[in-house]
Amino acid sequence: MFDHILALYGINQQSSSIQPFGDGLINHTWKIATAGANFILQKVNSDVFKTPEEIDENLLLLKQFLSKYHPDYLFVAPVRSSSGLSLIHDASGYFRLFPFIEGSAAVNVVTKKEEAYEAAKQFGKFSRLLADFEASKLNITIPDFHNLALRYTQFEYACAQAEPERLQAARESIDFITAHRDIVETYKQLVKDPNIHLRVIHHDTKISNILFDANQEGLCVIDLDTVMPGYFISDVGDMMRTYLSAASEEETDLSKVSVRKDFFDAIRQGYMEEMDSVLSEAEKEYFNYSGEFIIYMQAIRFLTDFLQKDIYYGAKYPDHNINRAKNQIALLKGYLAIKTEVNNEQL
Ligand code: GN1
Ligand code: MG
Repeated sequence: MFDHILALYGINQQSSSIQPFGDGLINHTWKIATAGANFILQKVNSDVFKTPEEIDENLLLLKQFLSKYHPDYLFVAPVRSSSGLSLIHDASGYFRLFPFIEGSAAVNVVTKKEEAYEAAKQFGKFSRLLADFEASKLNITIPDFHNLALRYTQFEYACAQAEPERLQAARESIDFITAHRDIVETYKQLVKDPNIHLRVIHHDTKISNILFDANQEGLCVIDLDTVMPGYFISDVGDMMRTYLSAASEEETDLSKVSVRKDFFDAIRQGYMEEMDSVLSEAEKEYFNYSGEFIIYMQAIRFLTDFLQKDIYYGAKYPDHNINRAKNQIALLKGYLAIKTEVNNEQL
């Protein structure tokens, strides 16, 4: 199926093994094992990323900056084809090939707080090393990706357009989201604040986007398609969303969705060890807001998709996206409870 793509890199498909890889919802990823080396092949979802060339430009800019100012940093850039291309576009879509980092391992669910610490440190380090890179030079690969005000408006629109059965099934979740729209108001304040800066932000800091070495230490960050200008709360918030609970967003037994306070402390420690000297005082005040910002937004995104018949995330079974939304709402409830505890600690 990929012989024509792999051939462009001088790889013979017949003598390689190809296996689906990872748990991403948007792009398709495979591990390619050849006699000489291993690679990751990825097909970009161009319904979501409308201009994959712009991702490719971003990766090149970041690679040039990092290799000039931080040459020791492990930046996983695409491999070039025999004719020098880092992105292939043909009738079957857009493809990139990455080197497979030997000896690395990815984790899908955070089971130890050390993993949360290591990952937070890696994402913090990424933004710190790029703190002097002019973020506005990056292309915006998904416009308004983490614009909570717009996500809320899209949710209201989806409610107005939804079919009655879906609306009925989503009623309780819709009421919860509506009752918590103060989270959107806080976001609107934040974006107006001149002391909150646009930085180079990853925007998808789930644990599977970190590679670990054999000693369980963080090696580097991967999945760089959503690296673009943004607010640090996006990265910290998505770590909270995906590291704080022992159960993932797919869990339907909501009694298993709970927030581990010591994992919150691990994220804060790892991230701030890198970013304390970079963030403004005003930004630091929003650290605890990060979790509710992203968990609430992800609940809205799953809920909106359910109301719109799963056009974005797809669904492996009929109630998949409403179940994911309910999971995120349970997580948000847990988060709001520990946030009060954390705020009190800091007084
Ligand atoms: C998507 O493709 P994946 O799994 O890395 C989504 C993220 C969501 C995540 C939820 C481009 O990420 O924003 O948080 O699903 N990425 C895009 O699992 O929409
Ligand atoms: Mg991703």
